[in-house]
Amino acid sequence: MNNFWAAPDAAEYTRALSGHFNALTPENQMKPDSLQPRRDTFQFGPADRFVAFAKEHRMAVHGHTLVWHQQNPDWLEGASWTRPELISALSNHVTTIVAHFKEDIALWDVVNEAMGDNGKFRDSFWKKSLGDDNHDGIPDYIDLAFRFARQADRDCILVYNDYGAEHSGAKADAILKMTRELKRGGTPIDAVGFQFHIKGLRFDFDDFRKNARRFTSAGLKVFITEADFAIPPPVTPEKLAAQSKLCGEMVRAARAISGCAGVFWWGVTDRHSWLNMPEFVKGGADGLLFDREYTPKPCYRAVQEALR
Ligand code: 9MR
Repeated sequence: MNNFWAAPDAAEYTRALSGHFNALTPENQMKPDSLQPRRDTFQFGPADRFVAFAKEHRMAVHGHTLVWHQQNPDWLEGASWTRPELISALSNHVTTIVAHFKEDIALWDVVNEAMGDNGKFRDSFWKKSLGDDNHDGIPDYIDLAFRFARQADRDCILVYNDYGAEHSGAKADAILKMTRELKRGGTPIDAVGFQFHIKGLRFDFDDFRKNARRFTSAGLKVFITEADFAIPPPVTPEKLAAQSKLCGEMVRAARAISGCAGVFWWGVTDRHSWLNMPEFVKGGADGLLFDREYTPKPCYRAVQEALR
């Protein structure tokens, strides 16, 4: 959720977040348009507040996200750039932010959602603007972003994060190929994040385990970075039970994969979730561990059991 401390239900939200989780991800406040709304003018206030909250409650912070095709400020996408100027703007964005949070952020999503579902790189502003000058088949901005992030923080875990790559298929294959090649070329990439926005209350965890182990075998850590399991309306006890089974299985799968270093949810309560946004709600909602009244759902207990 965005600045939860200012919400009418701040007290309940705070209690649930600090009482049941040991890590948090700011949902929007570390995205490019939030942190650098004007060129060379960084705005750290709201993001710093998340970090302060996390410190106060001894929670780790997952930074999300340095480079993406969405939520970019107009000064970036609206301007025309020479290649050196744009590389310098990328460097400035990444190094300023990573350095600012150096003591406090354990892992950063350095590049988010660069791959299309068909296994071809998304034709984003970054890909179009910086191309693939070294002809390694990977848009140059990806390697550059990781190198700049590492320059600013030697210890942070640097993540490539995407959705729809949890299961095997063209997208997962292409991301695996990319990460292997990046590593081979010396790009400082440490991990892959599987978002886990799962619709339809079905998921094949055997396939996920096999898929994720291909990444750990390639020397990468893996994370589950944005989990939610949308329920197609109406919510019924049967569907809550099906959701609960999936959540438990996900946590068990994560624990069974050596090299899986963490699980993050994309929110706390079904009251505040991106799944409620009108453009997404048709795929279902109510994907989180606490319901709209902050009551722990059956899936909460399933996760608790899977963690024993
Ligand atoms: O939850 C985020 C929502 O509030 C924003 O409006 C949206 C903008 O595209 O981004 C949502 O978060 C996304 C995340 O940054 C990347 N993975 C998919 C998430 C859900 O759309």
